[in-house]
Amino acid sequence: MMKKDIDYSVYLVTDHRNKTDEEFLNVIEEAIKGGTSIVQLREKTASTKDFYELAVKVKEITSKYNVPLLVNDRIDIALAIYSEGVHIGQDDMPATIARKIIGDEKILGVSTSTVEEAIKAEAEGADYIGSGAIFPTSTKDDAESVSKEELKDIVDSVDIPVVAIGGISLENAPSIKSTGIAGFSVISAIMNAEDPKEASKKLKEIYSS
Ligand code: TZP
Ligand code: MG
Repeated sequence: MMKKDIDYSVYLVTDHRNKTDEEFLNVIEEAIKGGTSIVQLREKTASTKDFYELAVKVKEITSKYNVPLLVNDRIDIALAIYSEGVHIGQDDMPATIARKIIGDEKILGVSTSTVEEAIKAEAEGADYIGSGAIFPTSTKDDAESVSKEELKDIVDSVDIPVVAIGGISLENAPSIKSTGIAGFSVISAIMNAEDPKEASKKLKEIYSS
């Protein structure tokens, strides 16, 4: 898959909490069947061994459906499982160094919550930007907040795709489409959905409408 062809429209960030491995992997597969176009494996508390073993299993699923897999923070695990890329935040490895380590072929995503950070991330080699939290969220307790106006300014200040994250639901997703984002990045809207396949399908429809 060429980097420029990546579909960011329904971007699932995973959360393992309250799920067995089997349930967790099943949600990811159902989400992809419904239209999730890219997956980021995000494990904040797992040991390196558990993170690695889970990542191998997630990679099997994403590869089967030809969906790119990104690993949050852990460049070593991304390299170990041959994932398509990594996603880093402002407190992680500097983007320039992350780019050096992963090379030019892999996708590098960077979380930014201001125009300044976004411009810097692009200059340092990011392929896309994640910005939020655009809505209140209880999933990440230290999340910055980004208004709809700030999100639009970020989109307008860079040439790379920007995905919005934070509290995005089927109800509020339509209201941020006009910012020019490349996709909806969600945890709960899919991970905690009654039917993750249907939730993905609806988010895809909202994005394409
Ligand atoms: N970064 C900013 S907000 C957030 C992350 C990882 C959490 C998004 O989770 P949810 O459940 O979609 O609000
Ligand atoms: Mg991080």
